[in-house]
Amino acid sequence: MKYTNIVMATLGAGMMIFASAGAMADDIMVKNAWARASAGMAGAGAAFMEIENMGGQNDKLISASSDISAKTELHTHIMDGDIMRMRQVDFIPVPSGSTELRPGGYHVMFMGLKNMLVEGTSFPLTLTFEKAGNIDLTVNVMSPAAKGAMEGMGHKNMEKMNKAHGGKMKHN
Ligand SMILES: [Cu+2]
Repeated sequence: MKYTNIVMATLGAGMMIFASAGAMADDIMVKNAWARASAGMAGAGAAFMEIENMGGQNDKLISASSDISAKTELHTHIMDGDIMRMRQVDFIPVPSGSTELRPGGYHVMFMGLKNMLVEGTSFPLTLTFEKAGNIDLTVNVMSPAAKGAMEGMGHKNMEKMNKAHGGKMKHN
């Protein structure tokens, strides 16, 4: 009986922690998550999304995980003269309000894709926020020229972007 009580107590504490993390996640809503379909034999991919922080406090996206690739990282793009480079970041700031992860800026990066990303399919992604905890979402794979993807970007930059996610981009 003593053993059973210990197990139940442990389980109870675990459930309380889980419930608490879930409630905090209510302040964060992730919308319109999408990834660009793989072009050719690209071994990397990227996901973009809108993050609504409805709480009054700033949060941070501190990690992402997925089964579709060997590694899932948080990245940003920086312009280095005329060359767009990707750089891994420790976190993506999610201040109170709206944050958009979009081409040319912050994104979730999949390094070492196990399979090509095929238009019309979707895959699960888990985001971990410093305060809100884990959020599971579904990422929709859209065509390489997906709507909104190239907003504000010239054709020249678009080609750079495609190269960036085709694994030819240099990481700093
Ligand atoms: Cu990247």
